[in-house]
Amino acid sequence: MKHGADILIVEDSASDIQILAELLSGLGSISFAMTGADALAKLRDSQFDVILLDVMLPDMTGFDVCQQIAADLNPGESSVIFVTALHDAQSEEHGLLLGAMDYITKPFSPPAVRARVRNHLTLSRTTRDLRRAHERLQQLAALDYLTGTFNRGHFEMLVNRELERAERSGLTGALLLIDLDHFKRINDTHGHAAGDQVLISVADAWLRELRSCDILGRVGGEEFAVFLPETGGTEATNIAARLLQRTRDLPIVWEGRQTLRITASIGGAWPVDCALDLKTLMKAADRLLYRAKQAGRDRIEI
Ligand code: GH3
Ligand code: MG
Ligand code: MG
Ligand code: MG
Ligand code: MG
Repeated sequence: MKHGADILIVEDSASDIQILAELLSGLGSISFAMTGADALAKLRDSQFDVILLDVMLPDMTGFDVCQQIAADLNPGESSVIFVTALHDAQSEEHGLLLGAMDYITKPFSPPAVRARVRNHLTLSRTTRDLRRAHERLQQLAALDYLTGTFNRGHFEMLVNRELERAERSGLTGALLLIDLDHFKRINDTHGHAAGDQVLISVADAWLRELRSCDILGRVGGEEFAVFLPETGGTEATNIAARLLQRTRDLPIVWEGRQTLRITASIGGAWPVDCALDLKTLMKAADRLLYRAKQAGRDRIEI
């Protein structure tokens, strides 16, 4: 991860570049571009926290560059500061309306420029940290902390979205409800931590077996559900059979010496006609899961 701030100076006057680079040294690592095209190429390759942008450039205007930056980058990703000899109010307004965070006219007061850049760097760093934290929180809020599969709420949200899409497209999907067999015995015999390890291992094995479009969620203590989009009955049955095989074959090493074994039972349901709501599907799958348990476990009922 990058730590220091990155500053891009876009300026066609070599002496101005030198003045700015000296002025801003110590605030971050400095790159420069002497044309608009060069600036855009550098922006495609690397991320900058602050871009000091001249307006009058040999190949295009700084306004064009700014417009391009605004179109390509997320808001707040880099702060553009115009540094230009154009001091009329209209140009200043134009630059700011294009999304620049500041507009400095030449000749400028060096200490003030340094202070402004420093403030923008702080803001840009804070924005980036907040965005990262937000993404991380969103991820955490969607996942089951133990197995890394979706938690119940997020699973339901995603499946409902799939069901709505299926309704529009006419393509259906299948729901599998998976419950571990005699899981309580694992806890009772080897302890709760061993039970947790079993949950982690099976979820991991299933995630490897499933396609990236499939949605796996932990919907109860040792109960999981998978929604298989655009999947018919035969294919869903095959997938369920593979999941059970995987579970059966999975060597779960516990405390480096014991190998725990587990099986699972599955109730499978797919929407017929317009029974396209998750509650109905879950209920149907749950009844079938119960039947699979009654019939001796380690099997699928559809
Ligand atoms: P069946 O084959 O009928 O499903 O039997 P089972 O033992 O799997 O089902 P039962 O509902 O009797 O027990 C489920 C157990 O799962 C009880 C509960 O303590 C345990 N459990 C639920 N959540 C967790 C968890 O996060 N970690 C661990 N280790 N155990 C859990
Ligand atoms: Mg110029
Ligand atoms: Mg169980
Ligand atoms: Mg259960
Ligand atoms: Mg149940």
